[in-house]
Amino acid sequence: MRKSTSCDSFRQKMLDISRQVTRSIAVLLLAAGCTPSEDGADTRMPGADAEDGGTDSGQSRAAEGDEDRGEVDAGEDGGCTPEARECDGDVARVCASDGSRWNSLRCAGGCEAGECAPLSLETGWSVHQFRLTDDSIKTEANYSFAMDGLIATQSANPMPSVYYNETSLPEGIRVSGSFGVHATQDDDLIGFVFGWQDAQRFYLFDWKQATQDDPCGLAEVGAALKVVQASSPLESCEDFWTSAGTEHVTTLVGNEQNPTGWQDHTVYELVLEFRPGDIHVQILQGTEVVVDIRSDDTTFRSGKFGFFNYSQEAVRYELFSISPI
Ligand SMILES: [Ca+2]
Ligand SMILES: [Ca+2]
Repeated sequence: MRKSTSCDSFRQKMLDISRQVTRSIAVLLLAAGCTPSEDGADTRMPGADAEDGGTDSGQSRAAEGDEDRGEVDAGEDGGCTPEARECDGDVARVCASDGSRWNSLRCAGGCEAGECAPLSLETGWSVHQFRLTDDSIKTEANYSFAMDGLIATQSANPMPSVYYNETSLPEGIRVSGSFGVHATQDDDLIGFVFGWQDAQRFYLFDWKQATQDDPCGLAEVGAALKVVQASSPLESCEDFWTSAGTEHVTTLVGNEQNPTGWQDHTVYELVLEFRPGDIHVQILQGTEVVVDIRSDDTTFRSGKFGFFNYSQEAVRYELFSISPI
């Protein structure tokens, strides 16, 4: 049923307010110290599995064999009000900009005002460790959790690793959440993956605090967007370290366009919008945009989302949500 323009405008305002309230409550909870104590935090130490040169440690046994649970069949014809949002139980639905169809996603953390609420970073995620043959770092990534899984901290100084949500996502997602390095120690690579097909095919956004030239190549300060496509497991540090890319890794948007490094003890906000051939990554510090990357690359139309880390300890992730757009 179509609604009048004034109703749409009012509805949008109410949705915006609702989103702000949801987020404010979570922030207030944090500020009030409503966080499990340190020894109450759950810690995962991924097990070894050299099958594909890396490790995939499923953290949600219940989710095994049910990888498509997040994706919902659009299945409804007949049109809708462009940009309209609604919840159908725990399914968030948004009407496409041309009003032709709904884009839907089952929200692991529940649906509120047509948006997916922050999801648990503890349940329904897996870690993939890239076991390199030419790097001295043999430490695995180590994630621990607080506030019922809404906060995750990667504490190790690890080999390249991806910590990804197992939900299959539709074409057209927005991911938002806060993150930062809460230490002065080190200046290495943090970031995100999306369009994740498997450990040889994905988009990689990475961000370095300071330039470093070493035997693995030149890693330049700043943020970059890359697409990884390899016919065999990634086993060389060069693939993850070299800003210029390798035969397996193509740099789509280089560090020179976003040369600002991340700062210690600073909370950043990720806003990623990923549609087929339309990628937009923004990192904000407060209201200031410190990284802005766009690409019309079409290699992957959709895929899973995750955190990336190469040799950077004390990275904290808070209140991440993935919604359809
Ligand atoms: Ca530092
Ligand atoms: Ca390091």
